[in-house]
Amino acid sequence: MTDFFKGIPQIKYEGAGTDNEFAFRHYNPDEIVMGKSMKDHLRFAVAYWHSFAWEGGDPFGGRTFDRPWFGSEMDLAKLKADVAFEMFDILQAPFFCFHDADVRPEGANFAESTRNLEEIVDYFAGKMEQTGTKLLWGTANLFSHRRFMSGASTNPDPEVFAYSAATIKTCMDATMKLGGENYVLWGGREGYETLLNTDLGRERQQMARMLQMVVDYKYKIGFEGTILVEPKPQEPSKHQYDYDVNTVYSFLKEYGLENEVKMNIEQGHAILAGHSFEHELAMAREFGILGSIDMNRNDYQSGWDTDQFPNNVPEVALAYYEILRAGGFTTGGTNFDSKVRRQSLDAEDLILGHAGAMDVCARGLKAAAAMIEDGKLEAARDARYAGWDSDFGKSMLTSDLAAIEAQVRAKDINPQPRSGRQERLENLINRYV
Ligand code: XLS
Ligand code: NI
Ligand code: NI
Repeated sequence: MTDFFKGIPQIKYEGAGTDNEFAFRHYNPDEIVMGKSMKDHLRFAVAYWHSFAWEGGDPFGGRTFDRPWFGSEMDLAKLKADVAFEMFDILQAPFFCFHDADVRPEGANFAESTRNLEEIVDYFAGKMEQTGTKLLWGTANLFSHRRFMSGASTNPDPEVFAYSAATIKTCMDATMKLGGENYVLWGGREGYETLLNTDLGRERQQMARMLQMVVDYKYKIGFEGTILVEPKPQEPSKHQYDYDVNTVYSFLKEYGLENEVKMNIEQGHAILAGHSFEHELAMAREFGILGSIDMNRNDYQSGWDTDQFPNNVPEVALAYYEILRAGGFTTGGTNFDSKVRRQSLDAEDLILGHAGAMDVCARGLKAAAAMIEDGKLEAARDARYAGWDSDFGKSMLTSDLAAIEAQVRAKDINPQPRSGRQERLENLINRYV
């Protein structure tokens, strides 16, 4: 045991009436919702980078946190792992997620970085065995080091492509070894700063080639998890190719990968793309590529990916509504890609940030389940489209323009507008949240 979280108890469900800050009010892991425990619905994961690697910097100032594991020695990486696994236990979080760069010191060269990663992966394996914590997904950080400043797979220099491919391989190996349920690709530098120096055509082909190699390697090593792409429109690059769910789906279709790759959808990224979270989830549900979510929230005024913990129940309810409509998670889950604010210095802040967010998600899930079970929203939606189930409606999708014109004339069709009933539906949603 480290003493980082000294005095902080394991967070347990005590119900909405409790006065204890260090308790769940709504997240009751074993409570059954629509035939499944909340734990199995939500599949919470802690993001290693935000809680243990991020130092509290912003564009105007550096480190505000003072963690005993900051530094680049292997011993400190192990101390960081000790603290991380203590936090997973305090939170009863069943999963975690990590990038290579979050968990191991950067070596002098590729071989040394990989040796460091392998040593930590072995250390993780022991801890996972002891605690039962599982890996939701692993990924490669191909955006922080300066070598990636002009892209990873989309770099104008093929040596960076090679370094990136080799790094992805080692991270897929690590994910496989730890029984990870998914492997994520987020392309923060896969885009451009200026079109003036960018060959869009080449870069997109390079990116497709990398993704194809990832899929091929998955089969080669027998990785049974899901390959996930995480869309984001911009930040850190001015423009990123994986702009949003629809853009990524078109890209997958273009290269014949739409049945191999699913989506990891993040609330803050949806907002940056000018969408709502539920829009992105609904799109992915329609395409059959909803894989997993990165749960957080953006500051709606700042225009940055601020990665705050979620605290808006109605918004979260609509997100889980789409997830439940898609049949719920299979290999995916709810990863808190969220960080405490840079003034939130204390160990307690890390715990309470997550615990509160888990409660918000639990409330959202329960509201979404009630909406589904009640069926009123879907009944209203079905009623709105009922005309399409009639013989006439069906014939519209099989006729041609001339035949339709003849029908419109023969029946003197003269459509009358009907209310979309938005306010009534918004009132309906407010009954559940
Ligand atoms: C950054 C992304 C990143 C991915 C993993 O905005 O959300 O954290 O989830 O590389
Ligand atoms: Ni993310
Ligand atoms: Ni993000």
